Amino acid sequence: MIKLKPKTWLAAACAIALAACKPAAPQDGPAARLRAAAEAGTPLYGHQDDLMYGHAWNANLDEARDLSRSDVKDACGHYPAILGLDLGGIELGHPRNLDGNDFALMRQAAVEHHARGGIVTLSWHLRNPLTGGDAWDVSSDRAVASVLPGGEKHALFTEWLDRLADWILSLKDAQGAQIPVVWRPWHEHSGSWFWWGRNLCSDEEFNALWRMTYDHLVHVRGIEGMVWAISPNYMDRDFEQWETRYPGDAYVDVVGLDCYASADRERYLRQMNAGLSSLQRFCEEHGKILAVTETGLESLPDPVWWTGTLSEALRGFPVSYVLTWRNASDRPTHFFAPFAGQASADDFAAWIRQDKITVL
Ligand code: BMA
Repeated sequence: MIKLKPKTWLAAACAIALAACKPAAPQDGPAARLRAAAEAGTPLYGHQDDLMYGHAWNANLDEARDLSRSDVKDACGHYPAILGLDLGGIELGHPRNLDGNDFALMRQAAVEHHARGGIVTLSWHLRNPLTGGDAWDVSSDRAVASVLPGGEKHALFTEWLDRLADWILSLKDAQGAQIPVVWRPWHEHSGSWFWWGRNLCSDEEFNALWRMTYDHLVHVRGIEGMVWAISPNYMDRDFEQWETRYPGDAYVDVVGLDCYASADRERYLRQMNAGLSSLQRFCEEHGKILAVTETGLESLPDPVWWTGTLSEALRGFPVSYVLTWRNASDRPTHFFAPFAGQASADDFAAWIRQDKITVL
């Protein structure tokens, strides 16, 4: 029998307790694939709402509801490896999300993307449960407190979580197995533009919100295979403060950076370098997977942004995936991925090849 020192006993007991809390991840699930991509230096490319609509088309409005289109595929010949979808609106039982995506069509897109070998990531721009406003309604600093146990909106919020869980549980493959997703709630919590942001709640409240979400979805509703991603937005001042709002290693798998580019290339490179250096260290210390959970240059006016800027920003970092935001079909300048004929399309295709970016 091996004799363990008290400290080792404590560590072993903690490991057992954590293992009981967090279901074991399957070897071929998204977490294992992301880890492998980070180690191999072959990050997966992701695009928000890729199959749902693009710069000049929208499957939601199309009679045929054709999900085979993709701006990314038009630009480089491949679908993105990661499909980002947002569940904002599901909490109210709306048939469409905040950007006009039909939830039934989103389900179909997620199922088809998974069948093709892709990974689905879900975010949630949910309404403000206290004020009735949208996710950006920061008029009250009591919204998070109100949904915690004992708060006046706790029962309402539990219903919201149940509607969300129902949709996620409806993602089944052809064999009827649950499709595992990368779930990225409470994003950009280092900033103060969402009702769960930095100035809108305390560290304790934020961490309690995350753990409550985890317990409800994983333990009460039994959603299997969820990979939990936390994604602070890069902040020029005291970025590392985000770490006080980290619910604990048992509740998180991926630590990703949200950081957008602008015309100021040097500023973006500086921010990405500072943000990724800091998150890389955090991931190494906590055994987590590094990602760029949101980035992009709106309207892509720089024809060589991919090989000339993004490539440099990511160089040397063990990033598992990088996701660019949506190509709105109803706002001509609101796009973050190229489409056929867009100024940076050829450079995007070159970046995919050159930097061994994983696409489908
Ligand atoms: C933002 C913009 C909004 C959109 C939101 C959620 O960054 O793209 O138009 O409603 O994301 O997708």
